[in-house]
Amino acid sequence: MLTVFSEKHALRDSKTELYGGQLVPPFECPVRAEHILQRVRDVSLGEIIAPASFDIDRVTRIHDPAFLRFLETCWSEWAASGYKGEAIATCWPARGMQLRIPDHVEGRLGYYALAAETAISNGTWEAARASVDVALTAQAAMGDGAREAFALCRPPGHHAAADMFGGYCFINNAAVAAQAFIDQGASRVSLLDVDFHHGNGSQAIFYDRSDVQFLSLHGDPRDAFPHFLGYADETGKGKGEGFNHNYPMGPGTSFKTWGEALADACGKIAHYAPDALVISLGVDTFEHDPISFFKLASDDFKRYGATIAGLNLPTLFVMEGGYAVEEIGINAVNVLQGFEGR
Ligand code: OKP
Ligand code: ZN
Repeated sequence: MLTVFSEKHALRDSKTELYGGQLVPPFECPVRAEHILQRVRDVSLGEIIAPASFDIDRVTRIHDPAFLRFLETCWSEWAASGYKGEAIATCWPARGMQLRIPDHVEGRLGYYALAAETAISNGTWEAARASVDVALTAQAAMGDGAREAFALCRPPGHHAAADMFGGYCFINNAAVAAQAFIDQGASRVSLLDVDFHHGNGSQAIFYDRSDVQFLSLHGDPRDAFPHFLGYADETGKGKGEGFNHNYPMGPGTSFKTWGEALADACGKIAHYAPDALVISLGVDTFEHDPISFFKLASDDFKRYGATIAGLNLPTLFVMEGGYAVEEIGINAVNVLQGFEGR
């Protein structure tokens, strides 16, 4: 399987994450991508290529141009305003307030942020831009005939909505890739999100559409980030009614339970009969993940890779989360090897 990887991921290297009331070194850190790349090499998964540069038009198919300009200019404006730390949102357009975009960078941070853990720092925009190029390059390889590809994206993307960043995400790589399949003639695309966290951004982006089916297996939002989306009764709206499927699961969920949800989701994908399948591949479902509560073992990732292969669809894997950094390479590549029947 082809892997696409950009060295520029390392430009996303913020020093602070607001976690448990403290500023800690971010869980979403550069070594994550290096370990996955090393594992891809160690098992000889296949060719590894650098991304091409795609026009911003590909990204504005999904994201609001003003939001992208905000991401691009936020750090320099923040630094110019004299703040000493990284750019972290501290106020929001909460219930009963105005949804107007302020002028001051602090106000715009609150307008565009969906959570406060994610600090914007120097290089964040460049890394996010490279990450979506990775996804689009892998998608293009499939347009050129590849049956499957691995976009080793970093930073991740599935929490990013049309005009919101947060949950370590800035540009929704998987959504931009799914849209590229549609723009190149696909009638239907399925986006299956197996990251531990609900893919609120992806869901919101495609919620009123029938041409992209969204399915997510995740920690129940009553107990897990992003807390305010991801319930089972969210089924789509308008034309999108019936094309959104959430599988929230509680603390301690085993591979048996998780695998049953995956089998159900695969049944829905098979029935939908898409032209392409995009997987938001987070491996924070791992039993030793430091911020999650599912109980998948490393071998389970191989098993479910094989289940996904059983759909027999052109499949694009887009890297999302996973914070047990020592095992992240084994777990992520196990999915890909399981998919390949290895
Ligand atoms: C990004 B991705 C846990 C707080 C979690 C943010 C998690 C973002 C996950 N107590 N904060 O989906 O892996
Ligand atoms: Zn996650």
